[in-house]
Amino acid sequence: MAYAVISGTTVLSFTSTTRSIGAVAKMAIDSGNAGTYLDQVYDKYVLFIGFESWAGFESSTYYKNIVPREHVTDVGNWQVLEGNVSTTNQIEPGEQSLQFRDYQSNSVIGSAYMDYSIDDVTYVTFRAKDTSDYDVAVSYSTDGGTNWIGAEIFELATSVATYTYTVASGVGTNDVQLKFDVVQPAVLVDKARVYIDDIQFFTNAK
Ligand SMILES: [Ca+2]
Repeated sequence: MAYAVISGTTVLSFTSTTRSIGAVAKMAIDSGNAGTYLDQVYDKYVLFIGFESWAGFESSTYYKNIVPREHVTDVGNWQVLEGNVSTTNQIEPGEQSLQFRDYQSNSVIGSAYMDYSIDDVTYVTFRAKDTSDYDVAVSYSTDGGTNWIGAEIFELATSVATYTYTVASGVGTNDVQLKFDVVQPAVLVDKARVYIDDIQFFTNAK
């Protein structure tokens, strides 16, 4: 049995050999019981990434990373280019989101990828919004980030919506890393933003 005890956004205690703290925290929130939660009902979850400070993501107001900014978390690291984890205009008030900014003063285009892999992934959902008609492409790798495959472009809106990215049908795919790439419109806008949050990895594997 695994459980997380949460007060606000502070994790007071946590035990699990099979789930990330983010996944268990998400279960607690979804269940409406943000106190103690058993880990065994929501087996469809593989991983939840909310980019919150208590999970190890450090917020910043500096977005102009021309080399990837590394975010070190207990689950694994994320690399973020031309963006950062931020509290500015975040998707959920009072929390943190991943934010890209498209500075026209350099040639770098925003991207972020998980620098670790997880197993049994069938599909991924995430919440996102943009400014200035920018979009995001999602792809995945099963070879440690050497090749990114299955790219799909999601047309974002200025209001937050949830999007679904399919990795595999049937049984889940192993060794999956996920990557987001900013997709620029025909007419570029300096400091245009793309926001990503609440990435959930699902599985059909038993
Ligand atoms: Ca968040």
